[in-house]
Amino acid sequence: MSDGRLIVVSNREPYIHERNKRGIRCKTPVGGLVTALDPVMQRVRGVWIAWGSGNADAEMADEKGRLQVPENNPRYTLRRIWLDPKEVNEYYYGFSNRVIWPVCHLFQEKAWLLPEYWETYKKVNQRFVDATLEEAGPEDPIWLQDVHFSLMPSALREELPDSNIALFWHIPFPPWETFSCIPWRREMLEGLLGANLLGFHTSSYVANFLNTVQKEFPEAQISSSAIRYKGRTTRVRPFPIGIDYVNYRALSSRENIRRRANQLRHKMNVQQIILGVDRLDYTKGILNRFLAFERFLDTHPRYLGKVSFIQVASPTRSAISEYREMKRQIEETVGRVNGKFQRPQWTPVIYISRHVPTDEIMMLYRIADVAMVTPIIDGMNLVAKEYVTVNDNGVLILSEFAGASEEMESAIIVNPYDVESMAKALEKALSMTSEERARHIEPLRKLVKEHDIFWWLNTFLEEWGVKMESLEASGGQRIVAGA
Ligand code: GDG
Repeated sequence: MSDGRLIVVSNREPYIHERNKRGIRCKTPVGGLVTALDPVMQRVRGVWIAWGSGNADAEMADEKGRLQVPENNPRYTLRRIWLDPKEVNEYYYGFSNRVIWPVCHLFQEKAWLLPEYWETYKKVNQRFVDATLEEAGPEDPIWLQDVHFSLMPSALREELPDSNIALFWHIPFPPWETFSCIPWRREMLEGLLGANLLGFHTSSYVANFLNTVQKEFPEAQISSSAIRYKGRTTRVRPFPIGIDYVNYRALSSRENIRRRANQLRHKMNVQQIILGVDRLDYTKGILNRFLAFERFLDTHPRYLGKVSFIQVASPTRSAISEYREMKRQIEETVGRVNGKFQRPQWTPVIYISRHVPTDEIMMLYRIADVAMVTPIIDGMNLVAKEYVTVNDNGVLILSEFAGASEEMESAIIVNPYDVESMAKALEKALSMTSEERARHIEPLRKLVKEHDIFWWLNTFLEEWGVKMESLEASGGQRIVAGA
């Protein structure tokens, strides 16, 4: 239990200051992690430590890299860490995105196992440890976010032996045979075992982690939810992450969004719309989705001219060659599919490869009859949860390899490798009546409402044994949406 301040550590910062010709602008980055945690920090206050990646970040912070955020209604402290281009390249693009990311998503063949990536990853972990030690007192619970910081729990533990340290791993944890291609796997696991609590999205990632530790350290004592190793216990549990349901419902029902969504729908002049929203990542299954749409149009010509597929593919990690290559392949496929079917008055695939403002994402969720969330593999996938929150009469097609499918089992579940079955799922979804769709989406929305981001946070904190004074101030109430 703690009465201290919550310290959150993540790679990506929740607010980025960028200078352009018109001056300095503050923006929020795309990605599940920030989407999920900013509303939490706004309620509990505390300190968020992250890499200061914006070109005007230093100007907007004090000499320690600190500032209060959000700008228009300061609620918590952001402490920025400065990294030079070589560090960004080797720790972030290198070890996190070219080693841990592909390996944990079962794409070992895309992993670049370079020792210089590992060396810089270690160095940057230490930099974050030093900053955390400056911010955190012994009473303050420290919550590390994601794969960038696997070495931090043990390193912090050496300095703060009694601290309450937790880490949430936002992506899948693979089977031992896959994880073990990383030459530095034992150091990473030892690092993680410095935590009191490790969280994963699903029970199968927990099982993979426990099994991996057992294989690497046969002397460890392992139960279904805890590891006893070198005289310390680390609890390991699934915590499926949710979204800020109330906020999403409120934002998406605003009058101007409804009006603009209706106008857009009217202008599009098609009977039905299919939607995909993803970061442009090879794990998200975008290419196979287009192949499924192509197969669907080939086999169901009566839909020609009547259905359009809108895909938002927001740019991400474009400094990495695998991402550039995938972008090229996807664009080629979109061109081919459109070239094959397009008519002067109808575009089959509307492909948007830029960041789209959140208002417009809400509009797209509103107008889409079907959402295709078909990653090859995904830790959780928040888009699935956002769509069923916003749209009362839509159909969700969901990959069986998205963590979300463990809870959202009443969606139309598909194998993202199986193009033929995804084409069949499209036909099934598009031919459902309005009543069938309402019956389909209702239980999914109910689940997302019950297991929202605050449920996730409360469950995590409860399991962690952390009680924040700021949360208790309102008569010992748990945090709830809108509080
Ligand atoms: C990681 C794990 C896990 C996307 N494009 C735009 C945009 N987005 C928003 C979506 C959603 C978020 O980004 C993406 O979240 P996901 O969960 O789908 O995926 P990752 O970024 O890979 O997140 C994932 C998550 O962490 C949380 O633990 O679920 O499995 O990989 O909120 O709406 N938002 C806007 N414009 C875009 O163009 N405004």
